[in-house]
Amino acid sequence: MTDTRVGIVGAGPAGLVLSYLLHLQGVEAVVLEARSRSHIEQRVRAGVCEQPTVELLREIGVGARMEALGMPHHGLSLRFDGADHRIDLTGLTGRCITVYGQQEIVKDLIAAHEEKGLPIEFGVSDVALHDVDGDRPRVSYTDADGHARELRCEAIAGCDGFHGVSRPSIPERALTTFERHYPFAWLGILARTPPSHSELIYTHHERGFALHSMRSPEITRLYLQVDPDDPVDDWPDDRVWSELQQRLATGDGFRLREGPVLEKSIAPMRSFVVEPMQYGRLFLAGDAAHIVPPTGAKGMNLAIADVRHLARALKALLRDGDPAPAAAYSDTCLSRVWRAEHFSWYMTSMLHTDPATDAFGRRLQLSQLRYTASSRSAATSLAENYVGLPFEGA
Ligand code: FAS
Ligand code: PHB
Repeated sequence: MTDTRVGIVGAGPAGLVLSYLLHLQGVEAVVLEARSRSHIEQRVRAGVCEQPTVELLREIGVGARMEALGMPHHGLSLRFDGADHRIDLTGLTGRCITVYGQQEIVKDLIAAHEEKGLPIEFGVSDVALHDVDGDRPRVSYTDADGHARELRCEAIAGCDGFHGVSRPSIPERALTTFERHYPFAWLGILARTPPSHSELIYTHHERGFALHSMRSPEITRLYLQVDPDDPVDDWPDDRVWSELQQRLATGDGFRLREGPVLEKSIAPMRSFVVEPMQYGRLFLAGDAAHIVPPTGAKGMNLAIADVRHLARALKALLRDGDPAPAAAYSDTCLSRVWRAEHFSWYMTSMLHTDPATDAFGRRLQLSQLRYTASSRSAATSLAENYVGLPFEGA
């Protein structure tokens, strides 16, 4: 039996940022992670960091490598009708995004934990939560060596993603779920070839959506809208490139650079929110509580926004004896969560080609795209949501 103040399940962006913020606020915590260190440091996920996320990582002292390797982007392109329509993010908002892979942020945070001697247990299994509705909840688990262990805490943070054990540990009657499924998925590839454009390109095409993104001056990240039932084996590299070339083609001879495919995966598209995001002394954060389709590049940024609130709430509860911020944790997070849910749904609906949409619906979609590309106020609305609205509660 180990005693700690906060037991954190999951070492994704939510769990690691929370653990580090709690450390900076003098609240002891232990992170339990099912996968190995090398697995989570190589797992390709998010690529876009909002400005508030970048500022927070810089503020807590884990931003050095991001400063060196991250790529600030001051605009993005909406590509439709075979032409580019640039959204001037910085011109419209004074702010920008930074392209820096999620796995790099995870690497930086794990290195910072190691440097400070902060506990992360990798390779655990059989994680189960107990007495979460009391003030001494426990986490039982099997450690990487096969020994049965238990953490006795004062609070548990469920940062274990959509498929974790934390959310299912809350009685269903105590939760309300809001869900939307989309009739398409994203096939993503990582390719060893320089990006074909200096900024992200979100493409609407009758054959389906496509996204040109990147990870570095040598590595391109690309996504294709595919049928959700497609097995990845149905998409050999040459078919992927041929489809990308067709969808990203423009009238001005744009050519997508091709190269060896390093990683290929298909991710389902869904919107999901559970309310409330807490039960007793169990607090959910990130994908454990909400999922957004990646079209708005919000998932990782929302996870980090959640734990910024949670760290403050737990410090107030456990160090200052003030239960109010913890009691308001869920409501505090949900306003930003629903804003991001709406923005991600809006981007997904505007840019993807839904097989069920009729001719009238396609005209509406094109009108939305043309309006967003030509109206300063519509472009500003997209830009301010994309770069990240300021964190609530300074
Ligand atoms: P995570 O899923 O990252 O981490 C949860 C951790 O918990 C994992 O390490 C898991 O191994 C561990 N875990 C699970 N069950 C456990 C158990 N029982 N015991 C112990 N540990 C357990 N978001 C963006 O902001 N920008 C993007 O560009 C973007 N692109 C994306 C592209 C794709 C293809 C996908 C799938 C997602 C994308 N996202 C993007 C969203 C994504 O980044 C998530 O929102 C983000 O990983 C959420 O972070 P966490 O909540 O920490 O969950
Ligand atoms: C990515 O680079 O992985 C990426 C970028 C923008 C998105 C989603 C994913 O909207």
